[in-house]
Amino acid sequence: MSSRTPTGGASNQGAAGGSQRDRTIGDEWWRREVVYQVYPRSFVDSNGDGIGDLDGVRSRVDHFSWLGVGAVWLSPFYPSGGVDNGYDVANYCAVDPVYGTLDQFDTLVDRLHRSGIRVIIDQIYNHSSDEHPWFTASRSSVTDNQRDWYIWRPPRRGHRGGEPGAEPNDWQSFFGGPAWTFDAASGEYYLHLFHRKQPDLNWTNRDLREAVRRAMQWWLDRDVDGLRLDVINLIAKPAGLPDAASHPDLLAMLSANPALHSYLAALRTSLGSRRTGPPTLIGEMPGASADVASLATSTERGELDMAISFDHVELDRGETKWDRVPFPGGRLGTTLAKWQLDVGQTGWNALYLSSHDQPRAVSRFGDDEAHRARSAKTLATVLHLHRGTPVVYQGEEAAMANYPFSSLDEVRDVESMNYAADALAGGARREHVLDVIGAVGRDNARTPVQWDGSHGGGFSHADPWISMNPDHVDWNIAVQRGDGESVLHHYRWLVALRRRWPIVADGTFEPLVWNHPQVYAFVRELGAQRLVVVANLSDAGTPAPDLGVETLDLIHSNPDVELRTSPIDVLEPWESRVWIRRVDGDARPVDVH
Ligand code: TEU
Ligand code: CA
Repeated sequence: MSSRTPTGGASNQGAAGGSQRDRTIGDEWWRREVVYQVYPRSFVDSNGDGIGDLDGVRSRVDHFSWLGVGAVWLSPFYPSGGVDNGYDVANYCAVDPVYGTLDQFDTLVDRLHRSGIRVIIDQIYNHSSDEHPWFTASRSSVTDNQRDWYIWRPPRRGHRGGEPGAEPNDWQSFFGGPAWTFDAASGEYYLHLFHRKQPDLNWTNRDLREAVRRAMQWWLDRDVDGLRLDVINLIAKPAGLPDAASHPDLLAMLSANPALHSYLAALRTSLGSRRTGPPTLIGEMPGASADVASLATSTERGELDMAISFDHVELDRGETKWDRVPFPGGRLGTTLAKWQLDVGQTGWNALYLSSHDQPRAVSRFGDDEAHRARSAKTLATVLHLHRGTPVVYQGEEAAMANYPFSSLDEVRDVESMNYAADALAGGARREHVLDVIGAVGRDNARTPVQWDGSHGGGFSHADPWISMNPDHVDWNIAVQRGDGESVLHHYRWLVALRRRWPIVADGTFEPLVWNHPQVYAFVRELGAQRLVVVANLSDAGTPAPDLGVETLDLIHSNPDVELRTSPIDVLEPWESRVWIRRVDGDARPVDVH
């Protein structure tokens, strides 16, 4: 295995003017780099079975290098029970043959490291698959010594006669229905916050925690640089497992458990890598408050390096994710700003608009018809110039849009399939169900990456496991590589800007407008340097609000207007501008592209 490291060299290139950097925060790589999320199943299929794989990822390392990202996060590639595309792990220390072999994994890691790119892998330890040997043992008998590795409870007494159907509490699963499944052999229920084939692990059990630590360390010993910890805020269940009344209440209750912080602190001190020292830890935290995220990622505690939060991707959510409410104008900016202020100053945010769990950002927050490129660029500008670590989800850099579902046969995701079955059984119209899945279903993110306009889109020569979006003929990475004004080139510019300008990584954050129905604007400051971003996040032109900031050097405008320093009076639909005030002695020229 190569011992070449991605530290120094490529990773820090362009980090100009160390003296300008605010020394009160650390020099960790992730403060000035961008992470790229790969969902291996949908990235590139190297062996023609219609499913993306690890060799496919390796074949596109040049794409990561060209974009300039500092790390790649790989969604699961482990053997799985097959219900949640790998988020139901059946063996924590192996590669699913569908994705390749352990050798191919090592080769990929080595290849990425040689290009100066770090490797972050997904780790799913809130639950395992029910096919994992830990669960097989746990389920085998109430006296098995791994029984307690999962969460078993007898039926609730005095409730519907204490028979099956009398779940131990009222918790509902993320994927619909009760979070408990009855096991007839032992007469007990087991807990699963997700699918019934994803039983929750019992973190109060010391042996379980030690087994988890060992499995994580096993990957770190293979030179992995960081771990993305799936739903990590849900691992600590409150004593007595009290009723929750609602889904948000349940998430808040689980996240607020102080035991979470002791588990994380213990992990932090016990994990290490021979090569890079402490691994980068990214915690996914759906439903966690800003207080919890801030605590876990604060420099003092350092339990996690950054938190993935959810408020901004739930703005269109009603009681459940399928009851959609109209997207409230202006709320996107305000919500992002809130997390900048509440978490970003003392802790650290992962910044994202899309992931494998969310509909495509340009379709949801932007305008994928009249202003597709422009809105994709403006959304990226706003996100990337925040304080935190931007995460680009595969295909986002080429403005990939939602899939035009025309039949339920095209749906692959268990969450959407469960919803469709329930909704249809409850009398919902098929068109409505398709509409809702088309707007918020997770499959939108999982259609194959659109590399080029050919029949298979550059993803595979075989029929893909999920349909390719027909718009790949016009919207693809190859076309955009050849167009300096494309969304793709804009992402590359944003990545470079973060590396070159310490203010992007280290500057403070202050919103310049609050609750404006269309315009979002903010200022970053570092010493005498200042960066201002103003964006119209809507389809309609608007008079520019008075930002109360002095004239600066305009370094970017979308769409291109003559570069000038005078104040703006009108913002066109989805227009955004970026200014930097340079201070004497700034070594670098202001480059626009
Ligand atoms: O996601 C957790 C999570 O919050 C999602 O289930 C989210 O609520 C849902 O996708 C919204 O529609 C993580 C993984 O990212 C996801 O892919 C897994 O399905 C889930 O955990 C279970 O492991
Ligand atoms: Ca394949």
